[in-house]
Amino acid sequence: MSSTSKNIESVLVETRVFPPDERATKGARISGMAAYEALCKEAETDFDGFWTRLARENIQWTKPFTRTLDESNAPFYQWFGDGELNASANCLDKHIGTPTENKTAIIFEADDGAVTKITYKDLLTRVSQFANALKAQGIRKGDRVIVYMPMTIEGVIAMQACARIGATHSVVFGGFSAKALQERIIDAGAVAVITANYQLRGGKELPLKAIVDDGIAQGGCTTIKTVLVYERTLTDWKRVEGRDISFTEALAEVEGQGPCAPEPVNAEHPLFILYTSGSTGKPKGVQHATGGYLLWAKLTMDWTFDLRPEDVFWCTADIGWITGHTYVAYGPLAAGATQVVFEGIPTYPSAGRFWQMIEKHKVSIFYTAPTAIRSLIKAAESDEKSHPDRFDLSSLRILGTVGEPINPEAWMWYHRNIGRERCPIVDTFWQTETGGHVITPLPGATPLVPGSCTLPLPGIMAAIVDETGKDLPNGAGGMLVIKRPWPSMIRTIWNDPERFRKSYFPEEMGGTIYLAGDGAVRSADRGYFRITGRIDDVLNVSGHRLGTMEIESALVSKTDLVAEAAVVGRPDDVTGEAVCAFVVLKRGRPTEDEARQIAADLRNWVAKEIGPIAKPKDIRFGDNLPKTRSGKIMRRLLRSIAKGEAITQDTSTLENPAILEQLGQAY
Ligand code: 6R9
Repeated sequence: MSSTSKNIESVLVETRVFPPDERATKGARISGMAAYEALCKEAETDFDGFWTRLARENIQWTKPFTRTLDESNAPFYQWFGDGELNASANCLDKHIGTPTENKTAIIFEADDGAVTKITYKDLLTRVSQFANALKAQGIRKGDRVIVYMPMTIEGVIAMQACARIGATHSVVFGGFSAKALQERIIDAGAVAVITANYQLRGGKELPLKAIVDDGIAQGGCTTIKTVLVYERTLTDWKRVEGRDISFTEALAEVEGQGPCAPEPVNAEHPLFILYTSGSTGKPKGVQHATGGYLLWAKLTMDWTFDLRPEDVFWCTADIGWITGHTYVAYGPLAAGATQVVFEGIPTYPSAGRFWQMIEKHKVSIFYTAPTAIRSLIKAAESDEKSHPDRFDLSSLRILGTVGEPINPEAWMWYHRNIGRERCPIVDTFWQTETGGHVITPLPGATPLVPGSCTLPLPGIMAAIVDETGKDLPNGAGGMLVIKRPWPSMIRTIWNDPERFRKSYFPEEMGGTIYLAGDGAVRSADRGYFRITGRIDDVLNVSGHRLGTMEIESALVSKTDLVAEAAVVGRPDDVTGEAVCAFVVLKRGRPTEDEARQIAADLRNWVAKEIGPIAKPKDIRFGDNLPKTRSGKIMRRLLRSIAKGEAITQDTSTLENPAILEQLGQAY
């Protein structure tokens, strides 16, 4: 809760409004603002009844719940606490015996363009077999399992199979390092890792299994008993006897076994833990509960994407992020959608890949990140062949964005060039902690304003407040909070309930109101929300959350070289924010040539410690960091330097003003 002021500076006024036309409103699940307002009203007048109704209508309970919300131990809220269900049964078994059973669940497009399709019925069979295989390896309900997989049908199967037996998965993004993997294995106390020998991205074969070996070899992973290896490619991988087993072998062991019955779990049973960055150096294991999470995953598919039976849905997020959990692994399946799963990257073999895939698979709902849009705008400008004009995008009906604020220029480009001015854009604001969308337009109801995520979903009591929790009027920038609990909210931080309480439910606000960690402002006319960015030490680079402290600790852990480091963000045209590091070397300030080499070494080091996404874009070296006389690093000053701004801050308190000059040069 440091500097809200930095977020209030950039209040732009956007006057363009795009109301939904008849195509969007006709037959929509929530059609017109009156329908939206009626749902909001229902939630306000009978909060308990509203959620009870939705949970009964949208989830198949093996044991019905009798208590909806339990606030007795706030902020450790419980939802549907005496009910039982299985998440995988709600995504797969539920469709058996309905017309959905023979519908394509997943259209998988591999990196090289090869396409595989799988129906709901076949997906259930494969999940069931793999669930049997997990059990045969001794994995039980309540165990934690790390999933370190490429974007494949098998990645989704791994998650669903864990859910089926009641094991709690923790997916680690395939771009994270051995060190990051090791930390997560230890923190989660995982008994197994599900991985692949290699992953294919952009025509390259990249190791996964070898990184798992590396991570485990770094020590402390004593709980791991099994590593299951999906052989994505024919390339050999090194086996650790007694610990490693391939998918083929594991499945052969359970051949002939009947289907694996879904294990009923309590609604509050942890479905998954997903690590995300916070204000300290240590990532937080965000824990989600089965019942509430699944309800919201299903419901937001229906509400935000207005999902219809004939839709082809494509969320481009990796399963390693929350968006890939809710809108690839769970939501689309719970809603019975046909979805595209893509293994590769948007720029291979050309920057027209997304548009070509939309044309090929007749995608009707497309959901991606602003950073992808911005990079494809650039590509379209320089390479005519990858311009969206070249492709038939007439199947598109609804567009979405997620992960970071979308600048109005990128929004307009998306609207014109991809949506051809026909498709509503849902700018969905949410977080790992919220489990699913919380503030977003509804395609058949909400008039759109570029750059605004508009209004909270029914039942989400979002507000903008000051440091004490007092409501602020429209037009005033402040902190985004959600005043009442909602079913898909974070339940705790794994192993650290105190941190959960401190990070999200500040005492100054009464201890029960959820603090999102973002600054926001509501428009004077419509009360629309616009997110102005994080108010804590978290950066958003290409829609990925990175803690500045995490990168700082990675830098200073290069103890032979680095004495001190500070990391801040600066705006970047494509990635939204870029990482800028200020480094003091033990040996003193380097020469130009040395600086270039050391900067390259430090980037590689950070990639090794955290992952390539955390590599600093700019590195600046000084004899010291700008500090106040009391020794505090002047981060606001660093932000100005990083942006290349003229220094307007008072630097009279600086201990050593000469270093400002040194820090002027970025490598
Ligand atoms: C889903 C996801 C969460 C942070 C969040 C905020 C930013 C996400 C946004 C957005 C503006 C949007 N964010 N969606 N900012 N407009 N539509 O991205 O989760 O990785 O946990 O990041 O992303 O800053 O606090 P996560």
